[in-house]
Amino acid sequence: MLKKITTTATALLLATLTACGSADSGASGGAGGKTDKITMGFAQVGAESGWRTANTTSVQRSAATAGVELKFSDAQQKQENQIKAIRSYIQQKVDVIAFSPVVETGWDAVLLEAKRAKIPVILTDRAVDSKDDSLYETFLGSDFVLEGEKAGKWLTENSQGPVNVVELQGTTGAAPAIDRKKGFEKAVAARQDIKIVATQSGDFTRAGGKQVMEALLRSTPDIDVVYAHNDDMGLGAIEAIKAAGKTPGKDIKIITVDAVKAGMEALAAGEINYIVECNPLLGDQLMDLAKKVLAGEEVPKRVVTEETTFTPEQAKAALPTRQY
Ligand code: GZL
Repeated sequence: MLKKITTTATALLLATLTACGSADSGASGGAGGKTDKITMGFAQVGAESGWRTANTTSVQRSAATAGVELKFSDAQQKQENQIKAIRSYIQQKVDVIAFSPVVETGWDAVLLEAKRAKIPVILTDRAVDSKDDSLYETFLGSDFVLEGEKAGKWLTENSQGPVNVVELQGTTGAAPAIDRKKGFEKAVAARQDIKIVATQSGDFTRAGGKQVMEALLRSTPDIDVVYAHNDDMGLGAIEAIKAAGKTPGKDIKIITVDAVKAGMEALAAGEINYIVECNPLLGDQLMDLAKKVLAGEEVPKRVVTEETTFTPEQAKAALPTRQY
């Protein structure tokens, strides 16, 4: 029994929740909603990065704490595997489905199957580009355009004169890759002397970032800055830059997104110059939203997680207590 979400303008709230996940408030059943044990089917993207591993751990731990039975699948970054997993959850008649769409497009058919089966869907981390927002109850995740803007703003404030940027994009077609690029370009647009001289996908992996950076170092002269859509690709770029006899963080400055432990350690060591945080600890908020949806309570259509940025000094201070 699900209360249809009203999609009035007021329902489109950007609820800003604490960055590291609040203690699970575990909403109990509301009027006429489901109040016994919840079964959730979660279709994860894969295990491509430190961020993804932290996100998976958060979802699994929060499910255990919230008393939610979790069915979990790893799609190895393949959309067809995520679709298969969602179909399997529908056949198993889970109470709720949550997933992080590996790419933005191609979800309407399977989400319509979930809707017809009366199984609510919660988008976590990444969005879909569907025109029909009745296909999901809410989208919990970061504002990736803002993350890109923060990266670009730092560069405009910390560079003078001509700057040649190479961009290591995330997975082609993924919301964070599309939007981090959009935000960065918007932020640097006013500086005519900041140019993105090369841009290529490293698929959010360390190996991908290294491989692309090796090729760019051979093909692109005078690289001043690397803008990597996640820490893992930035760490791969560091390996390539060192192998080319240059000093990362000095000869070539590096800006990344995520702020996972390995990235923060490179930042503290001065091999990365700036990191924009992307919070993977979505588990508590996800379980809370699932309970509210199943209890028939209204939830915002969009829940944006709070995040910050780090300089090397800030990374040194944060590392001792960092959760991931
Ligand atoms: C962002 C998330 C991205 C991370 C990458 O919310 O989808 O996917 O930035 C991860 O590290 O692979």
